[in-house]
Amino acid sequence: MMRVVVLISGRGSNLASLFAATDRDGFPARVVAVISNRPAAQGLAIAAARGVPTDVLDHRQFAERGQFDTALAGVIDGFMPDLIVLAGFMRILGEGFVRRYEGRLINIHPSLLPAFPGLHTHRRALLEGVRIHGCTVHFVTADLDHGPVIIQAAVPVLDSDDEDTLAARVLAQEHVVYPQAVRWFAEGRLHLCAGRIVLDVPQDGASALIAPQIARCPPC
Ligand code: NHR
Ligand code: GAR
Repeated sequence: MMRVVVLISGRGSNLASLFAATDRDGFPARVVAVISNRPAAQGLAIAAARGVPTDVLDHRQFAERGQFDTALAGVIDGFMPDLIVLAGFMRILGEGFVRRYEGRLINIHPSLLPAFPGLHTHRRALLEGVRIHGCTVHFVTADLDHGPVIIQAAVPVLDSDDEDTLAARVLAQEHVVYPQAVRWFAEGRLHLCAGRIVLDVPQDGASALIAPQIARCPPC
């Protein structure tokens, strides 16, 4: 069984989707701890309700980013994880932290990277007028939101969309692709090798999902 530590900052819906996946028979990983940088993160209760250990490391208690990173690494290492999953984790991590966990630290970002790195991705997608948006699971590197891409899901942008409706459509796909990426990693099918993705899954299109609402045909 692969050991997964999940880092969160808020709601925890991606955490919940990961729990739903690991509950299934034969899922080769389990969440051994959930760590938040925000004491009020709702995701902490989701973990606690399942008896999964939680910890809070409030970044505001640290004078410098490097001190927070070092303390965070100490807590993480206590759980001896094989994989660290950023799930709505909102603190930028320094180069030392990222190097320490190279190849076993992944993130989900709410855009089709390399488009819209950073914050407020849905607002920016609407402002730019893109017709396709989505989410990306990637290995974390020191280059913020630019690590090697593992899996993406695309959704249409509708004329009627606002930030909330677009975010919800993307989020539904996040809940599909993130557990898939964790499963591949836990099955030993996914590696980072010399900075590149090695993914041992049949190339039948399964590594790039298109949202079902694109494929659905209106009754005619
Ligand atoms: N760290 C590194 N080194 N590389 C990445 O790719 C990272 C990372 C840490 C977090 C998630 C990322 C996202 O998916 C992530 C990827 C936070 C910010 C940010 O600006 C940007 C990107 C991401 C997460 N955070 C502010 C900061 O000063 C704080 C914002 C807040 O607290 O609301 O750290 O989008
Ligand atoms: C998700 O949409 C995730 O992709 C995004 O925050 C949301 C967290 O939701 N992540 C980032 O923006 C990282 N900077 P959740 O807490 O319900 O999983």
